[in-house]
Amino acid sequence: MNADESVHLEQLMFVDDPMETNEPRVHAAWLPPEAFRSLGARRVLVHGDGLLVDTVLYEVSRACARYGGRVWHSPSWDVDVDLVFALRGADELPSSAVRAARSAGELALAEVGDGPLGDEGFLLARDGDVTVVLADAPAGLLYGLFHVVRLCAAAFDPERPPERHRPALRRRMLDHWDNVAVHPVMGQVERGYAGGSIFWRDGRPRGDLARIREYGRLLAASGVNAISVNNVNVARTEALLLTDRLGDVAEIADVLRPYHIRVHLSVTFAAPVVLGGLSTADPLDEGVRAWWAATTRTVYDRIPDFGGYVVKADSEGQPGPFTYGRDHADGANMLAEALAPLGGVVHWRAFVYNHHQDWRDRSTDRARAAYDHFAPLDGRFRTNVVVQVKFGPVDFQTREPVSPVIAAMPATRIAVELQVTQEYTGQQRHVCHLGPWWSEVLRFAPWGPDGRAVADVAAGESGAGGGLVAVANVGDDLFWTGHPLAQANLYAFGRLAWDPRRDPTAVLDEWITLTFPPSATADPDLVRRTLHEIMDDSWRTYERYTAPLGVGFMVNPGDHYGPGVDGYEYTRWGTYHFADRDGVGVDRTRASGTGFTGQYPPYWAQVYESPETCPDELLLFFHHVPYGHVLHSGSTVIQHIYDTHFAGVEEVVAMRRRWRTLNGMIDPAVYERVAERLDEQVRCATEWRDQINTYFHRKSGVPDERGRDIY
Ligand code: GCW
Repeated sequence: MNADESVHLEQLMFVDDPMETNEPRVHAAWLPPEAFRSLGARRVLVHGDGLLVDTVLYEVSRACARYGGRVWHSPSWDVDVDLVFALRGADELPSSAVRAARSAGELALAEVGDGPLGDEGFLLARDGDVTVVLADAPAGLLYGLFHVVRLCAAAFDPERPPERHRPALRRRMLDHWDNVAVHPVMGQVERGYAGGSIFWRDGRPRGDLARIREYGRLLAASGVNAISVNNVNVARTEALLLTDRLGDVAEIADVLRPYHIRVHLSVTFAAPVVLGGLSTADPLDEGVRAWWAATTRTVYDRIPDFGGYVVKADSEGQPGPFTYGRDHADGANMLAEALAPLGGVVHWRAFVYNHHQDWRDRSTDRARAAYDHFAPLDGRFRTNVVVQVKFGPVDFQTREPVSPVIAAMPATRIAVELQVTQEYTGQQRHVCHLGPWWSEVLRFAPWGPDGRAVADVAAGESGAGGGLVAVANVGDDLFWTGHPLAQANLYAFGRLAWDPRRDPTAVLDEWITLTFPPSATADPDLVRRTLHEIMDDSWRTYERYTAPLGVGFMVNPGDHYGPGVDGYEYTRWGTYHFADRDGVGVDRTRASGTGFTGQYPPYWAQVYESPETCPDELLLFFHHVPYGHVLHSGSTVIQHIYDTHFAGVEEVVAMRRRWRTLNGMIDPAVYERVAERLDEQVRCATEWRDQINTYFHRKSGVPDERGRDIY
């Protein structure tokens, strides 16, 4: 690079830029070029070296090329700048701009206090006319860059006090349930509602590395730093990713590395048999351990920053240690032993239950299963095992209590698993903004109101927790997520994983600003207001027109879309509502039910035990009550069912009306896609309302006190 000139885009990596073509192969999600306008008009100095610093340089250069700014990389001469990104440890340069900015940053850091920046944190401060971003490690600069983008002009406000940012959770991970080969029932992406996979197609890599890189960029801008690239249900083709097809995984890792995203792999517990030709996968067998150790070394030879394995074992037909009379600690520890010397972790899922239950058997309770299997193993897992627990005891329902496992394993690293893909929350055909729900879960205090929160458990002591994981929701769809507004869930996941205390409405506001930049929007206030009106409460709206009061499921078996009140009632899956002519709900009390309430620490064990103290929204999860039971809200259960279902549909109709006011204000393709999906949401919500209301009216014989239409 010519020492006398600022950096030019073509001198940097990534010249094949998908966003620069005229015909979008994909819509820009939350980082359209316009989101970089404020940054791109500045004079920017980047100081430091390394892959991630190059990414910062590239991003800034691209923005400056578009909006007239300039960028310098570690100049040794004096330049006038508006913005400095500097690594604290990088060599001191004669450039006075760097020197001044760095010392101002150091002063600000001392002022803000509260410990080191760490390997992903950063400081943002003002030094006279200059905005300074300081970090100890390159990843901090990358996150600092996206922070500046989010702030737009506010990053250059002279009055802005210094801020220090560090992620609350070390691992912020997305699990892709993407199949390499198309599964005969589940398709290319299990529970995928956004077309095919961005990684795989028909048994091979999809081959669009630019798209994967763009994805990494979106994830980095929301704070995600790890992904697993294949389904936790590992079939024959997918198993091969660990060995013969490792190159396909390495290719993805290479593309995501510049955005600070580590790649993990779902593996089958039976790999020593199906890939290694051994006669057993017994975790205590020496040959099996040696096979895993050698195989894992090969993985790291090819992918030195490989994250580790994700395992679904002894669950829904996947192989596991039970076959050999071993337990989950034996299984997880064996993989952990192979990964430990190489710096990897094993994410061992706690989603283990009997999926061949007899509906006549009232003693087995699926909600109990994860705790019954895992709590007794606390203290036995190696330090590089993370036990990955679904946030609720059953399965990603619209409303569930928080899983008692989260509070039951103090000597184990716990990761909490959320579901961004909307399997049970409208399948990206319905607007269902999940930020408020996740926020409730993350703030929930399992030991009682004064105790630590779920997010604290996931963070662990001094950051040693397992972090937050979510099932991803993107695909090769033109809008990434099928429903364009479902992007906001992906964004919210990353931002809440970075800081679980963030107000979800503020996070949504960020997403709106980034996705519909005010400078490119005809009436930004109208757009912002309308999106908040549609999205803020949309999860509660969805809850209103679907299964009532925490009872869950009531979906069509198999695809889990749309109402099927008795769809699972006489199946083997353990998800029942027990409605009869007198009442509805599952008795999970210690006194007369399955005893599940006893899995909670005393505070909640007591609150949930009695219908008098149990929160309304979870009443039917914990209790079987008569239809005339009066809720804390003052309504009876049956009248609540009717009222919420009528209200839910009215709210969806209002959403659609509001959306129509944006016609002509935003990208017509986005407008049309959302409009179509809102039509489907109105149709489907109406179906839910009528089936649920009719079902309970017929069971109970109780009329709606407002005399509305029930069939
Ligand atoms: O919710 C259920 C899904 C399955 C999924 C399973 C799991 C990947 O219906 O499709 O399998 O959870 O979490 O393993």
